[in-house]
Amino acid sequence: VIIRILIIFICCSAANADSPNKPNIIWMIADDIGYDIKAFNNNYAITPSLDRLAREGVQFWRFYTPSAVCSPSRVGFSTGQHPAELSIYSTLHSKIENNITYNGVEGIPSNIPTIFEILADNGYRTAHVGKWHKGSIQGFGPKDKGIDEIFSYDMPENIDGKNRSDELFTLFHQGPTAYYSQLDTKLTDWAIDFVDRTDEPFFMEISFNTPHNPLYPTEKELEEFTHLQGSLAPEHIGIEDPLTTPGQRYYSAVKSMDDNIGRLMTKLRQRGIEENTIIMFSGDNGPGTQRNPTTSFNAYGSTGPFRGNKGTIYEGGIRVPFIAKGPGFAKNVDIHEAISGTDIVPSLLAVLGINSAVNFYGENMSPMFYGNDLRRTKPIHWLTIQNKAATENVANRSPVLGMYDPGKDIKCLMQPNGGRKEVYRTKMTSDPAELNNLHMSSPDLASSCFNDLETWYKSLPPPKKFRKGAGKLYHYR
Ligand SMILES: [Ca+2]
Repeated sequence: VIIRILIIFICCSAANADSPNKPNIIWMIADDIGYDIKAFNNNYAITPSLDRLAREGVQFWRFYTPSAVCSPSRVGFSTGQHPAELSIYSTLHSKIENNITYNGVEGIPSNIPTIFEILADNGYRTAHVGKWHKGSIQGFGPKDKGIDEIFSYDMPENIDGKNRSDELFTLFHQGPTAYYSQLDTKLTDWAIDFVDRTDEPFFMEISFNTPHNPLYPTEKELEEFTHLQGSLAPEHIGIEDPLTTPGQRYYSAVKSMDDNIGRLMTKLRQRGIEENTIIMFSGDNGPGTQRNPTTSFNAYGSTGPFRGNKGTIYEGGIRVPFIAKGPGFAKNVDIHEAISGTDIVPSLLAVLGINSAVNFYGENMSPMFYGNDLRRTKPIHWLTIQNKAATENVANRSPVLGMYDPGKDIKCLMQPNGGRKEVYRTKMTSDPAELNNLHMSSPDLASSCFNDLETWYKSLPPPKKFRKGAGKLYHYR
């Protein structure tokens, strides 16, 4: 009788937010964050909530974003597909009012299922909070991609000039002093309310603005980082804000995001659903370069031991923190093998036991969530058309094509015309800074890597529009 009651209980709670069969999922994405978390050995950072997440879950030291910039990475996260194979190479900036189109592609094609749509079909309530950036015209916004509840400011409905009275849009456009000091807090307030009132299993994507420029933490948040005044880039002291330095701003903003994550975790605990919730955190690309300090304060992200930055496909542009915690997941485990952002969808579906007929670019790496540090079987490709952020430091300017070859555990990079061949072992214990180009000493080592990369590149749909001079070593504007 007891067993039967138990079975009935399990059966009948299946549709609730505390169902063991359908764990809730929260997928948090920071914007342009590098190794800016204390758990990732950054001693400027104060990030107790993320550190705790890492201790209670799995910490990935070789997580690769699908692209070196925002939109394509996020498309890869949401679809498990390679963005370049969908003709998405760069930021999606289309605005109907300006009649600007990008590459003829406006977002995720309608025949490509998103994780939102797949989970909605499997009994999940879906939500998107914050920056969307996966298509900004009608047909490509969050409402068109299987999302039940949306709290965002860059959805087509806003960009088209309608509904501009909503609170978030007003805040976003209020000016820099409001921007980001309050925006992530508003996003988190909404997320907390969503968790509070949702009884079904849910999948919520939260896309923070931090630490993308410009950063305007509150006076109170800055106070905790007075020790960083003047300690970073002293040439910036006194510009625009006589009280603070960009380093102080940067790590205050990161701490502010961490506080918001902490508030959300507290709500999960209060509702008694933390243990039945998969929580993931990552970034969409590496930190930007140091920019004009009068207009931008995003320049203090750390790439840790890696060369490159946002927009380049050296490790600094594509290798960022990833943490995953969930029911049955390993705790306090470090994963060192490579995993791609395109692996998240197929891995998540495997964890949930959802069979999908979709042919993903990404690979099911779910054993990693249970502590198995396994090698990927499929290669990972990158393509960067290179934006301004990637062009400012010649030493960081990567070739535009790259591939990780798991068989040889090497990364090869080259130009589309076959020029600039570079080969590195980017394991943390080998050459994470990509300083030792093995192609010089062993020209045959990566011949299959280069062949595969060339084949992949040729298979991509046109048009492929690179920034003028992309991947070339001379300085250009
Ligand atoms: Ca970004």
